[in-house]
Amino acid sequence: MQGDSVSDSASVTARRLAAAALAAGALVSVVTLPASAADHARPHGPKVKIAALQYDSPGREDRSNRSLNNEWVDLTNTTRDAVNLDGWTLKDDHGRTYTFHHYRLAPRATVRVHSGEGRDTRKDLFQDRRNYVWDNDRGTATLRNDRNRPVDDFSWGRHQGGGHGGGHQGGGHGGGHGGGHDARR
Ligand SMILES: [Ca+2]
Ligand SMILES: [Ca+2]
Repeated sequence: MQGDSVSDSASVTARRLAAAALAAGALVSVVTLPASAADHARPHGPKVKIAALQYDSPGREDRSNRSLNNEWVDLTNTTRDAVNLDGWTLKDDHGRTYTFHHYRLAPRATVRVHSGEGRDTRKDLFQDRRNYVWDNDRGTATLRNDRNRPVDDFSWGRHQGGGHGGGHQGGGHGGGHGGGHDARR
């Protein structure tokens, strides 16, 4: 009898502790996940990161070259060494691919990859397309090196309510599982 009631109250306490731990754990993961997804998934961070992506060309989408070129991706070399991007690719989630040719990204430098046509320079590269690449509502851009290994990815449109237009999912393993932490819709 006595033993039963002790074990009952002990198990109630244990259950309460477990519930408290769960609540605390949930709280901690909610607080830490956005930062860890962005910054800590790869211990050293990508050598070259997708720093920004303007998927919605400002203004009317008339497919003019000017409008196409106002759709762009910024890649930043995060290291102190030049990175040879020859053979690297930038791909959207429909499989549209841009391949870099004979381009070296200087240390700490940023290059802007425009969707339309133009003459490549040190700071601006052009995909030479006649149509838009990056969907305005949502999408994922993936940067891969010349061995087809994912270097960085950038997603937008799936984190409604996050207050910012795009972000990194981290990992680069398949990539398609963003937005799971933000259950509010
Ligand atoms: Ca677009
Ligand atoms: Ca637009």
